[in-house]
Amino acid sequence: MLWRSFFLIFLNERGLFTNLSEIKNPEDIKNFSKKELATLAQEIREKIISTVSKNGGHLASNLGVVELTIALFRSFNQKNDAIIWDVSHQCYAHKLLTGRFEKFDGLRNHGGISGFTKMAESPYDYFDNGHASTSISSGLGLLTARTLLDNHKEGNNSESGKVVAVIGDGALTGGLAFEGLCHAGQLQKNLIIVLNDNQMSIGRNNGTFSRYLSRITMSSQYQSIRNGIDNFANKIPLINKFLPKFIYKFKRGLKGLFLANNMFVEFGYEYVGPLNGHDIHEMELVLNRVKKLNKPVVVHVITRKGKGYKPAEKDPQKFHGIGPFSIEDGSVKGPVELTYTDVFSNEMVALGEKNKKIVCITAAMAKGTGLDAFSRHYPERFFDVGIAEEHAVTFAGGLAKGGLIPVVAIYSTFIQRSIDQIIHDVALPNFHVIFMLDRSGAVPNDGETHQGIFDIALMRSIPNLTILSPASAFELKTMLDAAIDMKGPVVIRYPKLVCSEELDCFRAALDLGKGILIKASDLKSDSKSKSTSKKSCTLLITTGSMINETTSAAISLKAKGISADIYNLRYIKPIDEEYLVSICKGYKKIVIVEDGVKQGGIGEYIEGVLLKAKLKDIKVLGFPQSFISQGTRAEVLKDAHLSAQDIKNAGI
Ligand SMILES: Cc1ncc(C[n+]2csc(CCOP(=O)(O)OP(=O)(O)O)c2C)c(N)n1
Repeated sequence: MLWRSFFLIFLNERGLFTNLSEIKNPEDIKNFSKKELATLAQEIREKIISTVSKNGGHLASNLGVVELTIALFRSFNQKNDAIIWDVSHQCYAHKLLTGRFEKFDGLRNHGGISGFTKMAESPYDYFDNGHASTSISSGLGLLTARTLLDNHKEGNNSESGKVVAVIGDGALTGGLAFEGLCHAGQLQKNLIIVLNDNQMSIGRNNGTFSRYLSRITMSSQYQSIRNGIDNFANKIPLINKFLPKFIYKFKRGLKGLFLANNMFVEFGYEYVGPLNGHDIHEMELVLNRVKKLNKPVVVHVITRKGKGYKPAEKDPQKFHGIGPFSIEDGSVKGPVELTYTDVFSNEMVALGEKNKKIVCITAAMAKGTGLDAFSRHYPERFFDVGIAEEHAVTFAGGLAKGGLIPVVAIYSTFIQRSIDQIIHDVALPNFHVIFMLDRSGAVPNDGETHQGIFDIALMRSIPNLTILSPASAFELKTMLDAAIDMKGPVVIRYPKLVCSEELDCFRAALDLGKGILIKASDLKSDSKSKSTSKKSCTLLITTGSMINETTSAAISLKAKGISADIYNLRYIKPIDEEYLVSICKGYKKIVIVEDGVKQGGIGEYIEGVLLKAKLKDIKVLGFPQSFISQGTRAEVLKDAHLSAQDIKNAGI
């Protein structure tokens, strides 16, 4: 854009153009003037906005931490000190300042850089993060290792390297964060916890702890006296210049008077804040002091989610994680088609009306799971427990014991946190709890930490559990309705996807352990199809979420003269083995397709059943035992040899 080139030339002539693309190393920004830092922050924001508008990503959280990232990079020695980003969805400025400007255009794309910190990408990325509330524990571990190893080196007086855990007020609601907080308070090492408080998780951060943070922040007497001191000092610049230490100490002393009993202090921490998280200078002043302490410290910074981009400031929830959008007005591109999430969302509202015993639970994902609609209709029967998946499950067990019918909606990847609670607090007592696992199978663009490929293998072995996998919108509705009337725990897993084409056979009622057979002759095919032998020779057995790829494969096989029927499993557990064997008999070749890890998955299990029944020529297609990196759904499936083409090849 012409105006932008003129603007940059104008800035450059005044020494205000910092050229973000030249920064290869965080040390480069240490000598920047105040004006250069402001320009740098602006350039970082522009780069983040323009990239996310094309690739999608976590916009609002990243815009909120630009100044914080700069302040951290200026206050710490990046060669030695570790900055750990909790969840790490807010690491874009960190990436831009650690030599990844050139790669930034490929953010979240197949083969591009990750939207999260990733050790393989850079030595500045200390952990492969993506799930919330881990930074305090992993930071404490790293710090402990560093101090122990350093102490063991005889005569070594060098600094071991500081460790900073940056955690949001949302991530701090997770139980794991509290476990880390308690342990760090006990060990009394100089772990520096930067609490990035924007009063938002993905949506508004509710709950006791959030209210508690607001109380700390809003301690109005303290705030107003503090502001008075700041105003006074600002009016007389010499005071700020020559007595910053004195002013800092005075303010700290004052705070002690007002906030002596704050929870962090009682846990054994030094507490500093709340600071303006968009004032680089103020944060640097504090960070440079707290790193010299001999105890753990919480630096509480207040930031604004979406800062610097009006549409994101206005609606930070919409811009928390967003697909490609128009920079001009923030509108999201692309047609809006019905997804499985929409179907669940609508059906829950309908079921909530019919049955007053139904309650819904989310772990900070009301919008993502579609439960926001239920929450608006039945606020008294809706619970957002914060990023607390373990609690969500055990809480649901209690609700079931008390006579309610809890529906817990959690993404497949985050349910990994709650396997013990599902076993111990729900499956063992056989409580009637319904688990809705959105984002099961291949998950687009978020990479290793977010793939939903472990749930089948993790849960199939749990007694009392029923696991269902719908192949269409109608099947999802049927399964959810049926689950309400079942006994014991039920899991329904479905992908992040637009619903597949509805077939008449999907309307059949559920029959315990049985799937439905879709004949090759019932599949739509193009006119180029060769005529196939009357007898079907290949059977493609599939989980519901792989129905599109399996159907395409069957149609391609038909075009080659191979008649391939499809068996849509519906039930992942239990499986009516006798019925399954009776279906499979008569086929020359059987291919089992699942969008979960092959080892311990449904494919291996079915293969075992069929081999026992003396059936031969069976192939199992599933995810390999490795962590699957980012790409579109189609790219992820192709990498794992699970594309329609791969299924077709296996069926020949
Ligand atoms: C265990 C787990 N559950 C849910 C999520 C989804 N998630 C990603 S970011 C986020 C909100 C984090 O809020 P906060 O820590 O305050 O960061 P902010 O985006 O507000 O800066 C959630 C719920 C996750 N990453 N990990």
